[in-house]
Amino acid sequence: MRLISLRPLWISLVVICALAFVQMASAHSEATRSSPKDKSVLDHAPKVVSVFLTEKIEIELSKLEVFDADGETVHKGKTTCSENLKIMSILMKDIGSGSYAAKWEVVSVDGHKTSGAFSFQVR
Ligand SMILES: [Cu+2]
Repeated sequence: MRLISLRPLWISLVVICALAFVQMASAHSEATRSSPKDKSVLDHAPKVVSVFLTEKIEIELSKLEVFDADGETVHKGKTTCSENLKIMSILMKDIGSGSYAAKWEVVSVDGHKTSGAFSFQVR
C-alpha cells in the first residue's frame, strides 16, 4: 500500500530531474557554425579562423587552435573573442594547400566546459 502511494511522487521527481537536465544541457556553449565551414574546400587560405557559439564564453579559459596534417600549429597569437562573447577567433600563419583541423575548448559564463573540432582543406 505504501509503495503504491509513493508512486506519483517518484514519477514527478523523475520528470523534474529530466527537465532540469535538459535546461542545464541547453545552457552549455555549443558551436552553431565555423569559418571556414566544417569540411569545406577553399581556394584561398583563411587569414582568420572562427567558431560561433550559442552561449557567452570566458575568453581567458577558452581557446581555438588550428593544426596542419602533421599536427603542427598554424595559428598565431592568442584566441580573441567578439564583444558579445559568442564568436571566438584566431589569426592564421600563411598556409599553403593541405588539410587543416581546428579544435576549440570553451568555458561558458555558467562555468560549463564544452569542446569540438572542425576541419577544412586549402586547394
Ligand atoms: Cu552550461
